[in-house]
Amino acid sequence: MEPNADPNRLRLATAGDIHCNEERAEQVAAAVNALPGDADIVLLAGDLTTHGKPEQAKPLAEACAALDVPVLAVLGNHDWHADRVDDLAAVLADGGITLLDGDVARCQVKDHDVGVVGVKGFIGGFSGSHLPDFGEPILRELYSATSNQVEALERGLAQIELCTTKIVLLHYAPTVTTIQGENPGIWAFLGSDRLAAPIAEHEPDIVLHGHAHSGTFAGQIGPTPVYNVAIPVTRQDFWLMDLELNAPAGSRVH
Ligand SMILES: [Mn+2]
Repeated sequence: MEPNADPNRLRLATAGDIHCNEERAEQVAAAVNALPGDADIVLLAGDLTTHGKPEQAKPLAEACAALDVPVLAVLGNHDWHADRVDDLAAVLADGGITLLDGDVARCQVKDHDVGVVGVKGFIGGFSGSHLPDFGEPILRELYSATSNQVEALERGLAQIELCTTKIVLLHYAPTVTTIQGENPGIWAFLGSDRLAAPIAEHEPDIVLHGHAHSGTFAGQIGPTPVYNVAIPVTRQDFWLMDLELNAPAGSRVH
């Protein structure tokens, strides 16, 4: 297929919660192979595997190796389950997948300076159900782990402040607007609106996350559009969306 020729349109191919493993190997490879040729960048919103075993990521990595566009990813909780993140990261790197863990990636796409901040995020809840920074050390550690994610997001957004296009890639949800449909009893485990503060301050063009399989596709933080691109929500292998790079901020996503 022809590459995307429109100089002012950035086509994103996004997917969260691919949950690749031995059984899904062929399906995942076929989905990557079927990506249209006009996608400019691939963004993977965590839970790339079912249990975080490095071999489970191989079919995804091998398929992505054939792509000639940037493939950026964050990990999710499933990717941590086997506690072999370094080995998993090595497999992803072999496939040319750039793993972001509080890092920033900058890509030049059609003369536009595109900045992507990738942070896994973490749990902690939303207004009315926040886990407090109080009590047993293990609870305070958990609070602190979310603080680290919020700080990494803040740092990353500051780093890409001057980019013409700014994208945030998370696994956990930063807003309740995209977890509507989930049982409120588990909201605190789906993300935290503490992650929303740096987003509200910096107003990136788009925020993507996954994790909330029964959530809602489109939400927002102030003027910033937020999308829950978990495959069970989009019901597609990859969700394609366009960023109109010359449109006014706040109205760039189509
Ligand atoms: Mn998850």
